[in-house]
Amino acid sequence: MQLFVMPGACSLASHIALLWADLPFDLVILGHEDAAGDAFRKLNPKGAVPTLVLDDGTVITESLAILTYIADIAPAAGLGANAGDAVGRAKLNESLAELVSDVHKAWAPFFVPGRFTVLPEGEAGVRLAAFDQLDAQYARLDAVMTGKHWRVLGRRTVADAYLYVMCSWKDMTPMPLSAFPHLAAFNARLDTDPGVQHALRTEAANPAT
Ligand SMILES: N[C@@H](CCC(=O)N[C@@H](CS)C(=O)NCC(=O)O)C(=O)O
Repeated sequence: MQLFVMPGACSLASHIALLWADLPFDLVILGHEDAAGDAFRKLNPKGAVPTLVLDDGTVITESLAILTYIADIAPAAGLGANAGDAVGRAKLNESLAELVSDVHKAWAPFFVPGRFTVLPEGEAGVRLAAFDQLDAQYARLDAVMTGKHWRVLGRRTVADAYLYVMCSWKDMTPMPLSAFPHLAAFNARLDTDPGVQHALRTEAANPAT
């Protein structure tokens, strides 16, 4: 299969999960222009990463779908809920849904403030509002991670890969990750993870196609 990513984007979580799952895959690194281009939009009309293309040509988009698919096809890696554990599956989906919707979406006014105001001079205010929203999301996540090594199920799951990426972005805002001690400790632990290190090195070393 092929995983399409942009360096350091939310697609890093799917990249890490594939490495944790020890599954064979080809990595395709895109730049913003590639993602917006016609060729990629034929695969994913949303022009977004992650995008996973299976060997039979099936295209899977959306981090939640890709991450749970990876966990499902590599049960031995233990990255998802146990078979038949409906509550575990619900808790994993709950944690992922929060991350991909509430947390990821709270970044949009920071990354693309122009989408949230019709006035060019309004963008600075949009970003200030984004910082408040983000700090509230991270404070909530920090409380959730109190006394926890992993986000959910008491062990490493695909949700940890996504939480890691969200943690790694926080230093771009005035209130850095260190202001959230449980998230900072989680992030520091995963910084030493071989899969995380491999994914970061690969994305940094390969120019966008
Ligand atoms: N809902 C999608 C969101 C994907 C998304 O917004 N990806 C961003 C990167 S984090 C993207 O591809 N943006 C296009 C661009 O920056 O050119 C998911 O959870 O996978």
